[in-house]
Amino acid sequence: MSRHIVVGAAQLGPIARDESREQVVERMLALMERAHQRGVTLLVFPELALTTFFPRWFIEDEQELDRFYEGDMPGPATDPLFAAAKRLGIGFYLGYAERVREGSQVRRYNTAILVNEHGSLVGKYRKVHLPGHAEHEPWRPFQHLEKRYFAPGEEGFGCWEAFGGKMGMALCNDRRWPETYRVSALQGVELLMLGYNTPVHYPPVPQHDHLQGFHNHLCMQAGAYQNGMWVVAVAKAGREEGCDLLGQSCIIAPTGEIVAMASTLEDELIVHDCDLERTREIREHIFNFRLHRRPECYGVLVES
Ligand code: CDV
Repeated sequence: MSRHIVVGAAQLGPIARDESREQVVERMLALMERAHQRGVTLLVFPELALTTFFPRWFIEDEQELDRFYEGDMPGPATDPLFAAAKRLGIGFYLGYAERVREGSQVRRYNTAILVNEHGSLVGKYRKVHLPGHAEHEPWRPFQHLEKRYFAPGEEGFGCWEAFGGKMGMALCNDRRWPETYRVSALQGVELLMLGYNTPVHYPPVPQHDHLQGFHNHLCMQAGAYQNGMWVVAVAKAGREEGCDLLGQSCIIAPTGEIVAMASTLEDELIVHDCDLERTREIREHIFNFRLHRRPECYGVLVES
C-alpha cells in the first residue's frame, strides 16, 4: 500500500525592502503555476515569505514596522494565493508576520499557515523558538531582532489531518531543536513543513559560518530519520539587502536521505513524490516509539 503526495518546495530568492506584497505574490503565483504543471498538490513557501527579512534592522518607528505584518489572512494582497490554490487544486504552507489585536493589546507572531487544495485554512502555527535578541546591538553587522518583534507561540507544535496524511508545521530555528520533531512525531505527524531565513554569517560565532549548510542539513536529516517523517524545508535565499541567506531548500525522506535539493539562490521549485507510508519503515521498526521509547527515563527533558 502507498499514500502518495506530490510535494513542492518553492524557494524564494531575495526580497528587497521596498518590494511590494503584490510583486512578491506575483513571484509566488508563478511558482504555483509551475508546481501545478508538475503535479504538485502541496507547495511549501519560506518563513516570512511576503517581505524582506526585516528583523535584520532596528526599527523604532512603529508604523514603519507594521508595514511588514499582515493584519488579515487572506488580505487584499494575499487573496490571489488562496484563489490560485482553489483554481489549481494546490494547497500551500506560507510563513508570514502576523499582527493581531488581543483585547486592548496588539500581539505580533512569526506565523505559518496551512491552506488546503480548496483554498481553505487548515491550521496555523506560531513560531516556538525565537532566536536572536530583543535590544539593538550596534556591534553586529546586521541585527536579528526576532525576540523584539515577535511573541513566542504558546500553542506549541500541532498535527493537522490534510492531504491524505498528518501534517506538521515549524519555522526556521525550530529545525535545530530535536523537540520540534519528537513532539510532532508523538502526535503522528508524517510530513513536517518548515520555512527558513538563515544568514550565512552568524555574528556571535563567526567561526561556524562555513558550517551553515552542514548544520542546516545535519539537524533536519537527523530529525527526519529519528522520527520517521518527511521534512520539507524551504529557504528564502540569496543576497538580500546586503545579507547572504542560505539556500539548500530540500525534501528529506523518513530515512534521512535528501531526495531533492535546490541548486540556486533564486526563486526555484523542487518536487518530490512523497509516499507517506514510508514513515512506517522507521516507525514500526528501529524507532518504534511504543516498543522502544523509555519516557520514564526522560523526565529531566520537561523538568528543566
Ligand atoms: N530565522 C531564523 O530563525 N534564523 C536562525 C538564525 C538566526 C540562526 C536559524 O536558526 O536559522
